[in-house]
Amino acid sequence: MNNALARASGRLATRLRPRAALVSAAAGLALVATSMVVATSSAQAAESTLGAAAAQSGRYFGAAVAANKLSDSTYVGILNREFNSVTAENEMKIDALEPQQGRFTYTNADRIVNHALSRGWKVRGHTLAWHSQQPEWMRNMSGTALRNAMLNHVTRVATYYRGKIDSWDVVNEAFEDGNSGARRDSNLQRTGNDWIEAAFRAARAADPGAKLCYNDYNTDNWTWAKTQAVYRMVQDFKQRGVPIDCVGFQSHFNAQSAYNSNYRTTLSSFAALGVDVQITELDIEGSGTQQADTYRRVVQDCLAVPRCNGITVWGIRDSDSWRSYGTPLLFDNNGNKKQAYTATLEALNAGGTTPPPTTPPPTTPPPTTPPPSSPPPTTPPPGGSGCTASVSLNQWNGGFVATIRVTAGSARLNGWSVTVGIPGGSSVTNTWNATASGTSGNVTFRNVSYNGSVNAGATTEFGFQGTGTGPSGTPTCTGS
Ligand code: 9MR
Repeated sequence: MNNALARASGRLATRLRPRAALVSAAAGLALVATSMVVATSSAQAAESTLGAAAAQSGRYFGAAVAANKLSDSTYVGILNREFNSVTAENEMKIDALEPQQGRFTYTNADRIVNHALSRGWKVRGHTLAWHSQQPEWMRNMSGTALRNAMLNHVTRVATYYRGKIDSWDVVNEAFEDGNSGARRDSNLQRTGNDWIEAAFRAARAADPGAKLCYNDYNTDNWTWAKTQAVYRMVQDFKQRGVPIDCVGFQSHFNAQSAYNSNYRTTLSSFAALGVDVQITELDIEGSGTQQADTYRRVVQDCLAVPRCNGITVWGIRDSDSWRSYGTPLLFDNNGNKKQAYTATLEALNAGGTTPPPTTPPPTTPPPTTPPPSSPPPTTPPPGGSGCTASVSLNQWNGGFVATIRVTAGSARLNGWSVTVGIPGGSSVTNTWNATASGTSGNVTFRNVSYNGSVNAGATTEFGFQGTGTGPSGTPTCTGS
């Protein structure tokens, strides 16, 4: 559809909302008149952009964005006009943010995050832990070293973006396709079945204000084994107090993974577990009316579920899509609005008078100590040589994450060790950026190869996760 037609169609929808979409020409004047009464009685005018239309019911409408397209004026023009949430398409993946172990590169991700935040939009963080897009160093790891590296990545990245992210895809695509209902085999899965909940706990400790999501594809059809398997995991997490707040449904629809009318059941069934639901990577292969109708139904399904927070499409123009051959998006290669766009806008506007979804802030489990203030506590450098250490603790019912800041004195450190008292009955389960001498009692943490050298007055951080109650009191630091 060309622009003029789309606009005309939009205006028609505007005048005839909300039920005009159902009115056929043959239905006659009486019905049209009824619809016009509805429109007249509504104080709210239909909105002309996706973001504004979604905002009428307290939802967002987002797009996956690529940093290198932020200099494309057509692309940015559409982005700024239509959307109010972004997901970095690739720039916040593990290989992008930690290309070498312990070296974090945020430049491209920050371009996207800052573009959004400066305009008051939301940011979906994608993704902290995933079997794919791992940097070479991580692909080659296994066991405890990998578990610790993963937790360190989660902690460092979520801490860096603390306060800026609406929702994090903490773990992405951890289940197998097909009928097994099993976890996907991966190096992360082989570190132990609890890797997913460990990632969620670390993310909660690092950014207590962000919603924490599990995100996957082929989980849209309620009858599919993979959907049911993810459902059981979320149910289990909620029962055991693992901090999960939301589930992302990627919703990449095509012939092999088609939209099904039970999609609304999927969304509402997960929501009934006590989590928000979000449509996170929507694209629908096809064209014309068939495609437009499917977009319309997806939007209607989200609007029908109060805890469906918003919709993100996986790209802007068809040419921006990872499946560009399937022309699955809302704008054509030239940036013109497609029929699918008009259907989406109409459906959003038709839901414009539904009450905003009530989304309680994340509460599972509530931290029993205040979240760390930002920036983390600083310890003044001591007068002599040696070092000091300070603890920032996040405690929940049954577990904790401690972040320890080591500060060098007036001389450069070549190595350090920090001894921390772990209360009886508590136990350290994972450590990152240090090696631990034990799991309980007085545990000494020593630097690893890449963070032993600390310049005079400078700092480095390490952390550990544990069960039970975290350390209290000031740790002792010894420098060498
Ligand atoms: O669209 C992304 C594409 O540019 C990347 O090459 C690909 C591999 O990282 O990832 C694509 O995005 C995926 C998303 O991160 C997770 N769900 C599936 C998406 C499409 O493959």
